[in-house]
Amino acid sequence: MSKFGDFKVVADHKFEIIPCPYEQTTTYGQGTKLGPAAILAASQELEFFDDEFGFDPSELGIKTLDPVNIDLQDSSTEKPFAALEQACTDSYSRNKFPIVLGGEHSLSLGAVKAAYQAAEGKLTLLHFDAHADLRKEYNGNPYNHACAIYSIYKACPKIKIVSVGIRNISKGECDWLRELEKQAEDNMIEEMPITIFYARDEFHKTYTYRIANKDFNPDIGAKESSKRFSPGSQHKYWNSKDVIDTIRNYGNHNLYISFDVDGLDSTLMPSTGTPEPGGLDWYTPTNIIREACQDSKLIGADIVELAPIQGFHSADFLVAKLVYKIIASKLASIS
Ligand SMILES: [Mn+2]
Repeated sequence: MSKFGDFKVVADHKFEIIPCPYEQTTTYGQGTKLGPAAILAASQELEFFDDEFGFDPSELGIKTLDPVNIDLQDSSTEKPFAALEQACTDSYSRNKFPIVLGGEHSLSLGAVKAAYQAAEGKLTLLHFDAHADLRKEYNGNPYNHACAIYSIYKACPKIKIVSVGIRNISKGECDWLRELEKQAEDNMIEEMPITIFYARDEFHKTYTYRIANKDFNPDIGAKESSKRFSPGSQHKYWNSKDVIDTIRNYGNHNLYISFDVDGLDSTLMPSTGTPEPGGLDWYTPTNIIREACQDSKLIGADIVELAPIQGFHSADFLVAKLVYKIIASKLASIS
């Protein structure tokens, strides 16, 4: 397996790329175990200079570590994720910034646990995905990739979660979100720990419809409480700023990004196991990431669920560029 980017080696590198080709519980399309290699191959074609930030993000050093190969056994326990957790913990102890390349989404549990510990519990998870991933179990397995975010919530009790791009959620997940909302309302819990930004409620997707229906008023805007069926959401319409405000209001200094590539629209990202129409474009998540880095201290990221289609390069390149954009956004916040 090659390294991320054809960059010069820097003595005291800042970023560590950790390939983790774990795939055990995918249910529909498969091939996420080939994701890291495809991302690394595509990264060779990256332009070093970032057109948006006006600098070369590779200058502070990007080192690719040896892949974390997880034993393909005990996939219904936390065991498979311990090796990745250790790799990320080691990265933090060296004062580095780990970026994990998956692999299926369940591996985020190991990476986020390490980040949560490094952040001493003051961590917000910025989660891009088509799926809420809040199932308590799937096919009898609580560590299935459809349960990724719920397993993180359980393992990291003080974490706050901001999910963006959601357009596939089960009744059970909705019922649980409503239950949490009720608990927050009744002061049984301090606040609603999970906020969902549904893809369909993104401002530019609802704009034409709302104009036609005359109930659209940009001045009332995003904070108007939703009458639609949107558990976990306070937003009738939203834009990037609402996501940034939500992260800020949670008040945790540290931020971690878990990016399931199926959060992007399936036309842009067909190379994934469970593609969904109606997803995010390129600019929504990259704008959110850039702005979020200005407010919070981004400490790590994972990019998961790329299942490369042989000969179809654009999706692989997109993910390589996304990784590089996260690095650039982080650097822009500290330099
Ligand atoms: Mn997903």
